[in-house]
Amino acid sequence: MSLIPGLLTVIDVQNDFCPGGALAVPCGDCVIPVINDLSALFAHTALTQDWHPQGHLSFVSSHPGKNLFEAVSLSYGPQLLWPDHCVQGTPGAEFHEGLKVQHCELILRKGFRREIDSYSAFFENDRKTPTGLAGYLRERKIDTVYFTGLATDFCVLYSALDARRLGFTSIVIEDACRGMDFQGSLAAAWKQMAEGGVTRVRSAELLAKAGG
Ligand code: VGL
Ligand code: ZN
Repeated sequence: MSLIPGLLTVIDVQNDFCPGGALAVPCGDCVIPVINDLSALFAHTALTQDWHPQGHLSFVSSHPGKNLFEAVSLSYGPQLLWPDHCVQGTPGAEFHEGLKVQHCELILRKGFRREIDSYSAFFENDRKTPTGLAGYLRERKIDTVYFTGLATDFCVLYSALDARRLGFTSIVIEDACRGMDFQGSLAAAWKQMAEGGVTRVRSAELLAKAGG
């Protein structure tokens, strides 16, 4: 069995995005067995971790009088307001205990600056400040990135589109992701990804290819 070249990237499979967490994605933990199985097939694997300081400006609690899921205007443009989540050093920010990603080579933390959110694994929400992931991939000569994790319509979406824009081959494994789906945001995300040149596959296709 030959390993699939490329980086399997597991986006934000943390307690706060799983059932019972502060910003739970419906069936968020359903991705875990799929990701665990997939990880064995890949040459390289990485995790991202949403990692906010207390008082982060994406938290509704930092904007008295504003409502949850409302957009406010920050220095870099509109920002949706979330419940406090993935606060550095809290149990909610930890990876789900069921996540067993084999031979993980990199844990990339994002959203650690109080003033800027970061949905994408490549750029913060000002769309300019790099996280370093593009440089990491280029230096290691990895040109294909596979995405899994949470949430399809936020962090997976932004990451997959940025990967493509930066010139990487960008592939989303659809049954290894789950979305929040606010007002049609999940269907809109798949449409944007298709238009942006992101490929969509199912885990079974990869498992069959690797096994056969
Ligand atoms: C995410 C909203 C806020 C995500 C992170 O991982 O999709 N969404 N922070
Ligand atoms: Zn966040």
